[in-house]
Amino acid sequence: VSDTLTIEARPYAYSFPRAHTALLVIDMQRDFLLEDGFGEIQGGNLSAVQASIEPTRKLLEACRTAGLAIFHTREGHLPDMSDCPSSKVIRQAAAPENTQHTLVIGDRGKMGRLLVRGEYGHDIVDELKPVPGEVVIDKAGKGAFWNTVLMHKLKAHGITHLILAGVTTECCVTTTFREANDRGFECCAITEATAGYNDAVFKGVSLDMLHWSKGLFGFVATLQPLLDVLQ
Ligand code: TIU
Repeated sequence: VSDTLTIEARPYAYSFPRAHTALLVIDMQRDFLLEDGFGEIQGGNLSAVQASIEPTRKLLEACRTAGLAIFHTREGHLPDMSDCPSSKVIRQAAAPENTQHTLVIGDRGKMGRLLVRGEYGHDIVDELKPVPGEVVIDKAGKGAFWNTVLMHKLKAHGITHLILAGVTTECCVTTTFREANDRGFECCAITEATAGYNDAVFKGVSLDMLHWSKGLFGFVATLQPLLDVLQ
């Protein structure tokens, strides 16, 4: 199918060729979304991130039905932690406002070792579980392009356009969006399908920065117009 779809977006309409567009779902892992996960242990408020699961599920279903390529990412580290910079562990443990930090990356929590590959908490929540044929990219950083095969896999699928969802808006979603923009991908984030740990302060400005100045990094759209065109 070679059709191009267009949706209302900021700063102006976003057009994407169905056959060359992928949905990229960032880090919808138990460790970021569920009680006793890494995010909550870090002091994150789970209400907004949990509310993003259902819109993301609707988006994922619509993209699957429409035949878009589907990519998922997971943030995490090798069991020996050799891919985890000490700075990442130290800053988290030392944050003075987070004195409740008794556990850091690699320590054992109730869902297994925090942000360690292969552990229960590291995997994607049941509602958004990848199906065969979808690509799962494991990454050690916030951005999904750094030190991963994501770009090569996107090229192999002929992808030029990315629809982004996932958590957290202020962290891994916007980092990945900016990395993708630098690599020439035309990106659009979906408002209801992304959330973070301090949405009252961060979400609006994080998304505004993406499309500010006539689309400095790309586009931001709401979910319904996309669901409508994907039908
Ligand atoms: N996926 C993602 O955003 N990872 C984080 O570490 N997020 C925080 O907000 N800490």
